[in-house]
Amino acid sequence: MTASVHRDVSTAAPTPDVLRDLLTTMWRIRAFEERVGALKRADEVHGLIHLSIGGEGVAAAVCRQLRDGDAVYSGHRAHGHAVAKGTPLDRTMAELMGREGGLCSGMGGSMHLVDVAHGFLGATGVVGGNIPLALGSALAAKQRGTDAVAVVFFGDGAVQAGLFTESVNLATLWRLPVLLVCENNGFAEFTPRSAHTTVERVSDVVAPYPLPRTTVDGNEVGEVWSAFSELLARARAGEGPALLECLTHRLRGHYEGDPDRYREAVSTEDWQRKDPILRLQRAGHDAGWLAADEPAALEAAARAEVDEAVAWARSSPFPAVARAAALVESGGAR
Ligand SMILES: Cc1ncc(C[n+]2csc(CCOP(=O)(O)OP(=O)(O)O)c2C)c(N)n1
Ligand SMILES: [Mg+2]
Repeated sequence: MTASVHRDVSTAAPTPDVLRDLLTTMWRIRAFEERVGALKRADEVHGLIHLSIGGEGVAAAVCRQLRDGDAVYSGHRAHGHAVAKGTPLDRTMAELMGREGGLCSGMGGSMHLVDVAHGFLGATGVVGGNIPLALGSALAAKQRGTDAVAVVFFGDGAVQAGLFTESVNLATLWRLPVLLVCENNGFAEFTPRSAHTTVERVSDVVAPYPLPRTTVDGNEVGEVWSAFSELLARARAGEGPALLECLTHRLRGHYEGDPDRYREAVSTEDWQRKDPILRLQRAGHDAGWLAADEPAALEAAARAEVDEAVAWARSSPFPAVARAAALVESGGAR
């Protein structure tokens, strides 16, 4: 499946076919990230790893509505966004494993994933640093006279960085086709939102600016889909930026290996019940569009695809040291 192929989208609620597609994408992300966690513990994946397990609905619902020519920017929790935008699992996994066949020749890793061909313009470890970059892509689209958009995913912590407000200011002033998608999981690293701001809703932070702002349940994938499709249609029509705040939760620690001792106040059990995959499956069974045996089949297919990706990545060599030296001399990846 290529998640980023253009399809006609309407602002109506997603059809059962779309919902099945979203479930497929969420399973691919879940299987991929669970395996990344295991490979990190086995020391086959390198560097700091941040997983989005429990929040896959946002990536799936947003990226399913985009085209290859639309730019997506992510942050440090980027694997789900990349996979949903259509980066191939094998080359993405190879990148995390530091192999030459990886998206960036194995020299970027988890927080520097880039796949220009699929419009995934990148992860970054600089919290909030992706937001002005997305404005750049949006400005380019506008100057070229296309109806392409830029989407940037960021967390609630990034909103406290000054460049968030600077970006909202310019995006609204220039009416740029940029969609600001905030995944508000209530934490910035180990700090709860209440400890770093008095403004609970990110959508309220942008209240003085002339842009639509919507807060949705990020674990209700149909809700994310519908809200985003409306904002996307506006942006494509030249009506400017929008902010979509998705309330969600990470079921894993901030990073793999996080002792996770700061979350006593949050009921993980509640959030497990709100797992976007399980919720969509329950809804699909209740509404009759999902057969009883389909979830197991989707999960098995996703895990088999990830197995193949890992095997492919393992067969790819580590990049030669001379290559790294040449990169430093030439000033960047080729
Ligand atoms: C500019 C900058 N400041 C600080 C950090 C350290 N840091 C890494 S992740 C993080 C918290 C980010 O929180 P949020 O944006 O809510 O994303 P989440 O981890 O919750 O997905 C911080 C402060 C950083 N990477 N970059
Ligand atoms: Mg956060």
